[in-house]
Amino acid sequence: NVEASIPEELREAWKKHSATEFKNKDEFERDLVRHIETTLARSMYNCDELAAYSGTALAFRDRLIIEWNKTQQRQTFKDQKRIYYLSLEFLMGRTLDNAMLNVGLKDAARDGLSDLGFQIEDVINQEHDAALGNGGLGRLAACFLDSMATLNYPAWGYGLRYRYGIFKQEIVNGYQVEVPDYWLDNNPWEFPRHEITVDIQFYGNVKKYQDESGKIAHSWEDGEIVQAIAYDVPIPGYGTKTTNNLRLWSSKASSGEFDFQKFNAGEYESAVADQQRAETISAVLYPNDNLEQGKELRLKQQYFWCAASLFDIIRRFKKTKRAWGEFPDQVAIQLNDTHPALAIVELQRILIDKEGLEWDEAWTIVTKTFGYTNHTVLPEALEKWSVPLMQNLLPRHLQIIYDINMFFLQSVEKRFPNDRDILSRVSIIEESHPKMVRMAYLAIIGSHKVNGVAELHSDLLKTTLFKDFVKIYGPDRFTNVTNGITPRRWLHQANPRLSALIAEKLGSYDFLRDLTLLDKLEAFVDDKAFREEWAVIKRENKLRLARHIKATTGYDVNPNALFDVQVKRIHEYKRQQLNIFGVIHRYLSIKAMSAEEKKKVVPRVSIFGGKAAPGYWMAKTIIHLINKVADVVNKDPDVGDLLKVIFIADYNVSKAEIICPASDISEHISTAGTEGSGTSNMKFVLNGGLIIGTCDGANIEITREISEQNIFLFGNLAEDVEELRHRHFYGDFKLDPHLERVFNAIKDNMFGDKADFSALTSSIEDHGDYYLVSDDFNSYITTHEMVDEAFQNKEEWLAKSITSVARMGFFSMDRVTNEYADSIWNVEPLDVTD
Ligand code: T68
Repeated sequence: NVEASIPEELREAWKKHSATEFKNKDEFERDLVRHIETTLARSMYNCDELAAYSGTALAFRDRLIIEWNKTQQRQTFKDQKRIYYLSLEFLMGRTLDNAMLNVGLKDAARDGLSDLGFQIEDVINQEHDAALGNGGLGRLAACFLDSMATLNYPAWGYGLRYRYGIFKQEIVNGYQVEVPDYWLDNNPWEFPRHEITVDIQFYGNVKKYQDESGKIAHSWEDGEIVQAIAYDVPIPGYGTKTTNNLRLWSSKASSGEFDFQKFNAGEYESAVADQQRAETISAVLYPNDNLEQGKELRLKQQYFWCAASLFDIIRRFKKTKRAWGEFPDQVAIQLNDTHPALAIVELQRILIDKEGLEWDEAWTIVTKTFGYTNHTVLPEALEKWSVPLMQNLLPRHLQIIYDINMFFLQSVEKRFPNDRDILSRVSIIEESHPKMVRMAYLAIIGSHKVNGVAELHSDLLKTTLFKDFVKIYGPDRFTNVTNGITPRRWLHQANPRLSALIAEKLGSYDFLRDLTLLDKLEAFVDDKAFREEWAVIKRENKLRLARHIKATTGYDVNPNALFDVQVKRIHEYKRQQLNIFGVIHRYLSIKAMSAEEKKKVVPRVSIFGGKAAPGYWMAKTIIHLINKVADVVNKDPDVGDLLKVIFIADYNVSKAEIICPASDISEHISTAGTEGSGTSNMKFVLNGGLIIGTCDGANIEITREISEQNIFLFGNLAEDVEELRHRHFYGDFKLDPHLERVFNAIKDNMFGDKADFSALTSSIEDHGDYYLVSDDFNSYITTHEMVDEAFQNKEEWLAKSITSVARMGFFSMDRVTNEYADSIWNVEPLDVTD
């Protein structure tokens, strides 16, 4: 009993003065003013919106931290198995609005701020996004945190505290320009834990020796030490006391004294250089999505973070004084892609080199502990590290990888004695020059479950990429958990009016904790008044986006037009080029119309947003083309309101919260078989937008749930892609005639110098059209004609919109979290009723 260890009179004094949470508007105002006056040293005379934001954030942070402390105590007391979610990316977005809603005191804050002369929306808009991620993978991690806290799972996230998140995107003369995102100044949501540090080793060499019992042992010596410092971010659940922790590691030179000695010895510069080199490790997020570059600093980041996190997890486990064999009963570690796959090797190293366990005993513990989530089948995204690089940076780890591989290959050889080829196919080491470590294979071999993120994707993993491993381990090692999204942020926070309307119809906000309750909405599909309210909300959301577009681009867009949105990272496989070619096709068609014909055109606004990786030339070319088309189309008097093209710069989480509720149709049009799941498709449908998409990723399950009547599908199927590519390769390729017309316009310099876009057109015409843009073009534009047609029937469209929302319950992140908990982690939620 921890309480009994404190003498009663002390306990009384502590309890008497223990921090209390504000519970209403007055108490909020008290805390807010106190923070503004004392923490921020401002007053009513010089409190601007930024200070009001900081004060509000600090007041809510106090609340979170009180609950965070209690949650940690409760979790330590109850001593259940915990989940550790290892992700190099957490794309959190803003925190204040989410915290207010999860804690349930947004109305108190609104009124309190208003009493003091502030509008809550303006205050919320002061916050800088926490953008420690690239796209879907990072956002999925953030949705996990929200859901695990909401469902009362004892769970920690572990990541890196990058000084620079994903770059900010500016558009200059139609080109993407990257600006650093320094986001840490005045971030009220993190708590530095200077007392929680871990020394992390790099380089050096391995010594073999005999231990006392005469056994051969290894020690990793010399090398360089960098210090990891913990920063904690509280993660409140929605409508529950649980406040979990996200721990982010920051790097620092190892010891002040060492620097001090150098400094005294007159080596000031080199002391500073050491420090800077150490701090570089957590300095910047790599800005590639679905691409691996094999840079040494990235490998350093990965090991630094894995080693610090494991040290921390083990430290916590050791406090329970349990035997090592119980480790997997206390600890479930989920690997978000292969980025943390070194954690497998690090745990094995600690168990055999430091804790003296036998190899087999250690390996059993390791494989029971880890689960691995794969997010992509794209070959260029699969991580491989060069053996010489790893040899230099992590010599002991490389040895262990070779041992893991040897034992694994021996077992494979025993089972398949007549299949010599299988050994080289499944070896962790690729026999290339230089040799490479295949991280996905390491992750499969070192964990007990591997999952894909949507049905088609998980099937493709089993039948293509990981086929041999299915043969070796059997099909049960591989599973599917289709992605989801948190309805708290992506419905309630992003679309408060729609959320309120749904709550009014269903009688409560319970659907935010059990999204399947949305199915009750179907009863109201034919309710005229309800439909009307639904339409009004969509219109207001479109007006909100139109204001944003006006303020950021200067363009006026007609809110009655069909808003057609594609926002996501720019990537050839996601096919923004297909979309912009479709827009050009529409533009050419309008230009060729008579005045009479134009009257029948359904006005459209084509909205794009997304960042290109700084080194991804083709993606940057696509952005350039979109902006050039916008310049021409938006100024053309022949077109007027019938077509507008908008590129929203610097697409991020907080912009997504404005954009998703405002779409009529959104585009999820990847080449079939290439998109792991997609999650923005879910966000758009949950907000009453319809989608046009290929049979890819989670589009397929969305169709299954909402029915084919409510989605616009087009294009070739995944099963036909290989064959088509093969044919193209052997010269069997004919450019679609509509696409040819589009290319001709580009080549006539209609959108500026054709040379600027020749790489793009020729990747299709001359280089095999790997992403099947031409093959899908006709089906794409015909499907868009069906979209126009459907949009004109307002009542039908509304019925589709409402029905789809009603059927989206499956895509709640809470369903996802429970599936992982049951089928991968074997973890129970914690009882928080006492
Ligand atoms: C995405 N992956 C998938 N990767 O593309 C998407 N990659 O289909 C899926 O819905 C989502 O993951 C969630 O499962 C990514 O976002 C990356 O961002 C990434 C980052 C670094 C290296 C490789």
